[in-house]
Amino acid sequence: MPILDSEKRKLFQEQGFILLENAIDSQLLKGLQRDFNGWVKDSINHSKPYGKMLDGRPRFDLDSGHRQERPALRRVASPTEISSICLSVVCSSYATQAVVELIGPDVRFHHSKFNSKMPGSETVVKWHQDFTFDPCSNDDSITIIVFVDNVTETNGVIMLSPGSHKGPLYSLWQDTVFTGALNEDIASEMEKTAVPCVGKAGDVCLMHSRVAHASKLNQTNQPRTLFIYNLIAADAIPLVPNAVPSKHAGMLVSGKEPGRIRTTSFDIEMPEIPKDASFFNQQAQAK
Ligand SMILES: O=C(O)CCC(=O)C(=O)O
Repeated sequence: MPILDSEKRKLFQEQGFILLENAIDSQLLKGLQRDFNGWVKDSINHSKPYGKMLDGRPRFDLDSGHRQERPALRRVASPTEISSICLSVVCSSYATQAVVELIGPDVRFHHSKFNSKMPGSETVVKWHQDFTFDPCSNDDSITIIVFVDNVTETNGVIMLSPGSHKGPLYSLWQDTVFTGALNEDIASEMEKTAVPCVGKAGDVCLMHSRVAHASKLNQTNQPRTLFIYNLIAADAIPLVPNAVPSKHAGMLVSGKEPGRIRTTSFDIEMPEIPKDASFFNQQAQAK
């Protein structure tokens, strides 16, 4: 029995994203919440980004103002390497099955992360498309946004630009600086038609990686935590080094090795791998 009916498929093709309610079962959801809360507790013992990803950059990133009374863990990179629950979500959730229905049958894992905006966090995410950070030979690439907390219009919601996956791939450079953000004029155009990606814990948004999106400030005293992972068609060959490297990168989550390379035609600038724990500092350089 397919997870996606024809209406949901059509909506995904048209607007580039869909919300799947209750796509993470309650045991997996509790596990994600437990693991993340454990990392928040540990973060209290640190005053700067810590831990190690595969390439030596810090795995755990802290927002400015992080302190014991108000921990502000904002990023955990490649959590599938340290959480069996995250690996289970990637390998066997309904969300992954739905992605296989859209770009399968042969699908592989590209990267994963937790992004959190704790109460008092100062993080906003500027407009960007994920595909230009992680270009592959073809654009059958979907970002899976798992709501670990309820996401409301005021606790740091992601805003999505419907239909933008059918439009251009925009530059993430301003002058000679890789800012990881679209320029202000394009961003203000996107704002005009953007829709908020709200839902409850356990819901999932499937977003085509070309969809332009941004996210707002958390204005509440509730955390907003997302587990985000990226799946690509198995014949989409990554064109640049992985900005969130993982020992699981390239793992098949469905189907078999196609032994083929498929291409989509595009012409973009090379992205830059962040020097720090995550792309938030790159975006801070945008005008
Ligand atoms: O966590 C957020 O608010 C946005 C995340 C995002 O857009 C990204 O990581 O590409």
